[in-house]
Parts: sequence; C-alpha cells; structure tokens
Amino acid sequence: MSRIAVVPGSFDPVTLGHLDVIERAAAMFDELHVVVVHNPGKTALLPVAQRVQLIERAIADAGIVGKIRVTSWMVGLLVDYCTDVGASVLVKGVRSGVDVAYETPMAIVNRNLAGVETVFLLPDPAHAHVSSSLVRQVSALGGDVSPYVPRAVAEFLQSPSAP
Ligand code: COD
Repeated sequence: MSRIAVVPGSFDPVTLGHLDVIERAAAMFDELHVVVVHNPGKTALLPVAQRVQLIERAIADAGIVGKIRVTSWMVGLLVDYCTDVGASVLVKGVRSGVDVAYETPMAIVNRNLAGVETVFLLPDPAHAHVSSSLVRQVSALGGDVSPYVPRAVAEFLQSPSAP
C-alpha cells in the first residue's frame, strides 16, 4: 500500500524553510501533496493560484518534482482533502515551542476527526528563523529576500508582472 502524505500551509510565499520540509517529507513517503490552505488568521499577500505556481517552480528548480503534487484546498476541513486522496499523514515543520503549541491541538483534532496522523519535522537550523511573514515584511520594505526564498520567489517579488 502506498503511503501518501500532505504538507499543508499558507505558503504566502513558499520559503526555503518550507522547501526543506517538502524535500525531507518527499523522501519519507511514496507520494506527497503540497496543499495551499487559506489561513483565516492571516492577511494574504499573494493569490492562491500564484502561491501554487511558485511552489511548482521552486520544486522543479530543486529537482524534486517526481512524486510531488501541488494543489490548493479552500473549502472544508483539511482532513477531508486527506480522505479524498487517501492520505493518512500530515507533515508540518515546527520551528519553536510556539509552533508546537499551535499545531498540537490541530494534530489531535485531525486524528479524532479522520484518523489522520501528524508528523512534526524539526527545521534545518539554517532556515529555522525564516517565515513567510518575515519575507513579506523585508520585501515590502525593499530588502533582499533571496537568502530566505527559492529563486523563483525572489524573482517574482522583485518584478511581480514578469512571466
Ligand atoms: N522551517 C520549517 N518549517 C516551517 C518553516 C521553516 N522555516 N516555516 C514554516 N514552517 C512550517 C509551519 O510551522 C507550518 O507547519 C507549515 O510550515 C506551513 O507554514 P505557513 O506559515 O505557510 O502556514 P500556516 O501556519 O499559516 O498554515 C496553517 C494551516 C493552514 C496548515 C493550518 O491552519 C491548518 O492545518 N489548517 C487546517 C484547517 C482545518 O481543517 N481546521 C480544522 C481542524 S484542526
């Protein structure tokens, strides 16, 4: 039986921290779905379709495209998506105690709702301080975000109208 896992997130935009988690999760499962989910607690910068496209370009550039599907899920529970595609595991990166406190109740509820387990991956120390909100802030103030994001994202943020 093939093991399918889901890496969910706002990915607004995808960062090198996210990409590290995606790459390591892909090595652990037969099939990986990277799913852009609307987080109602956050004000979005990029449209969802743009976020999906940037993830696709980032994983293509990283050469890890093989068993990864990138999509979005805007209606209903995340575990409904998992059930629809036969995924039994969610993979989330936890950078700190704050992330653990935020993610733990969701992990318990998702297991109760649908039997979907959550695997937590510790970050690569090189990217542990990186967040999409930090990237949005540095970019909005005209700073260089290239140390924090895949090349496709840095290029997009520099000239959003370019193809
Ligand atoms: N290194 C490692 N991991 C990282 C890094 C980094 N530098 N940066 C972020 N991450 C991790 C985050 O901890 C998170 O696990 C994931 O990557 C995504 O991060 P974000 O910031 O893009 O996305 P969030 O935190 O806004 O996404 C939250 C979800 C939308 C995934 C969450 O709210 C969720 O699971 N929602 C499901 C809705 C649902 O069904 N609710 C009901 C049952 S709980």
